[in-house]
Amino acid sequence: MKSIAYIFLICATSSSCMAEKAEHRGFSKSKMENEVARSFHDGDKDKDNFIEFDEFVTMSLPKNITSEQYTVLRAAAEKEFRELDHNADGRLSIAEYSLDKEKTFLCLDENHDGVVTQDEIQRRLRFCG
Ligand SMILES: [Ca+2]
Ligand SMILES: [Ca+2]
Repeated sequence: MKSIAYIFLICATSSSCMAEKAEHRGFSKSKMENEVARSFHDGDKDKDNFIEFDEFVTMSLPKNITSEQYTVLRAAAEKEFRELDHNADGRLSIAEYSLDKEKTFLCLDENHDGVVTQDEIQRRLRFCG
């Protein structure tokens, strides 16, 4: 599951973000950062300020999936977790968790106005995913 999918996933669970999407204004960078921080703290179930792999799986995988889907998605989550875990200590700091999403955001923001619109996402997702 790639970064932008997370942004949408995050957005799907946040009423303020849904409202913003409905206005077609896209995501501002500060909105994206707020949502990333919120999802990090929600995902950090034991509140140790790190996302461990089991927490990452819980927050990444959809509910109500078959065991085949679980196996595939868990393997994808494991790969993604390793990519995000830059210092390879087996847990994600907020900096590690944010970095990838920030890079994707900057890549999607084609006209560099600090807002990613639906159009930009559609045009650029295959380059930035
Ligand atoms: Ca934790
Ligand atoms: Ca780490």
